[in-house]
Amino acid sequence: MALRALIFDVDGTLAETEELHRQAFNQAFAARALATTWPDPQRQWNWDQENYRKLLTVTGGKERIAAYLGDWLGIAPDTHKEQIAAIHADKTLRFAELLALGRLTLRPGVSELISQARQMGLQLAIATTTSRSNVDVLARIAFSSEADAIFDVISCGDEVAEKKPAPDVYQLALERLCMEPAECWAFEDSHNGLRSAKAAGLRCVVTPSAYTTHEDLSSADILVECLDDIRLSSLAGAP
Ligand code: XBP
Ligand code: MG
Repeated sequence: MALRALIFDVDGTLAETEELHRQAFNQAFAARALATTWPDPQRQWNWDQENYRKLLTVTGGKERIAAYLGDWLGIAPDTHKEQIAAIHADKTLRFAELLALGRLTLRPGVSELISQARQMGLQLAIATTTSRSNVDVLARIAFSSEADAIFDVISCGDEVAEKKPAPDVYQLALERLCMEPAECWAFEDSHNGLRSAKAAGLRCVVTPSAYTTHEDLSSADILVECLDDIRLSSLAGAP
């Protein structure tokens, strides 16, 4: 089938956002003095880079906080759903503020790939675990444009039942594109994202990001250090 669309993950693929997510989580934790509410003697509710790498195996911010409570601190997360939602809402605001400082740029090759895709008449989509507001802020900062002006379809984690590695968010993007998986390629940076794309029946280009270089990405159809290395003509001709 002819290539008709590219579907992009956001965090780690379009830009190295994950470090800002980490900082935003820590700011939200500190603001609520969580070390007093839920004692965490070792880490004082401060996720360092090494632990954040481990925590990233849980996709979604609310799910990550819940997993930290349950698996790391032994506190049942189900009885704290409201607090988790409130901390996460605060984290989302702080992430937007950090993005607004304007130091974040697109990863190398992203802008060129998107222009090339447009010239070839391809549709562009997003399939991300993060929420729509984060996509909108990132687009304004990194593309200097509204997300809707760049992407024909935007599917986010808060619109589906199961986040990555489940296929839901890619299936939603395909539904909105009205396309078959064989007409598209996915672009990912992580093991969970790759699993999600493959479970939706898509072929996937993977470009490891700062937080995913150690992950098993061996089931990628194409593995590249950087999206600069991708030629769309080769994807269009791929079986
Ligand atoms: C990215 C994520 C996200 C961000 C935080 O996964 O797991 O959870 O870390 O996002 P992917 P929210 O790149 O595979 O989509 O806090 O907004 O949920
Ligand atoms: Mg990602």
